[in-house]
Amino acid sequence: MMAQTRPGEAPAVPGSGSRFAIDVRDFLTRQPRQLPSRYLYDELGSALFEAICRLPWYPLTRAEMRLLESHARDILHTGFTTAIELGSGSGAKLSALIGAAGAGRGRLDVHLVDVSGAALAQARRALEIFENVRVTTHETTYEDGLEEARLDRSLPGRRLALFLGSNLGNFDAPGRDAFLGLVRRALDAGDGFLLGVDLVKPEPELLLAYDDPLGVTAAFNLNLVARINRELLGRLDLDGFGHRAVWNRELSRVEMHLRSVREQRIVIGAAGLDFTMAEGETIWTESSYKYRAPEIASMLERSGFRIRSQWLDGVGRFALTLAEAVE
Ligand code: AVJ
Repeated sequence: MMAQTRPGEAPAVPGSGSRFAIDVRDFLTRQPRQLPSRYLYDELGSALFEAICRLPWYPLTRAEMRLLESHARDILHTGFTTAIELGSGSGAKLSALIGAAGAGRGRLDVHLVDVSGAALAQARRALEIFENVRVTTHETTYEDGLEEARLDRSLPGRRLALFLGSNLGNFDAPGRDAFLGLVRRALDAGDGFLLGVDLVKPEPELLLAYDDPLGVTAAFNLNLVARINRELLGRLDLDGFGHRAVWNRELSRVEMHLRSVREQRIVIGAAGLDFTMAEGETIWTESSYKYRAPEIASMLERSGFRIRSQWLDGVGRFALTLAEAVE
């Protein structure tokens, strides 16, 4: 269809009305300049993240897999009939859990919530191979997905919400507490919550995990610049940016930044942006907060949960915590 332009109205720039365009305009003009980390995950970004999970320098995924496999029976043989995974990605974590629980598990109604349709399709295929598992996908936000899953309840019994992969690490403290409150309100007393979170470890290990020698994490970060060029009529020079990972000890977070290697003009047509970045100026693209195990327990308790079990992986320094919603 041809775009209609009324007299006196400028023709719309393709892509300019999208949420991405609006957020790029808003966040890139803040001080410090930043971009929301969720935009790292377009199709290419998601594939690069899957590659990161296989890197020897990024221990999180393997550590969590070991914990899920070792404790699958303790988790799934306690009578949950519904599992709701927020940010399920490729479905690898939940399928490892279900696979390792083996026989003796009852019927399971699985709800997958993710903003990526491609990831949901992949997760559905990974989970549908299990017997007595019904899969429902929700291509939406955590909040709406929790609500849809609550309304579409097919089996009586306790529900288990899952938030794995240290995705909690992307939230700052207020965002984290708001998220935990949201999960708690979507559950009934007695329902479960399984949370996988990465732990504080020595700085050199943290920096290697977020600035790997193969440059995959750098590509993951720089893909955001490439995505702006692809989707928002950006004219940015990929060579004009370098990947930086910083451990912010005071705030207990690893930050990813895109650092301008020289003074350069930034033009993004669909975001209506045209400004100059100084040499060394950065765009903050992600925070990954790291926790200590007791902090995980206390923040869950403050949000209306009681700790049932907490399992730690000593090699990868990762925590898997099973909590129960209290009255
Ligand atoms: C998917 C948000 C948990 O913060 O470790 C990996 C994303 N960023 N390498 C993380 C990520 C850089 C990852 N999370």
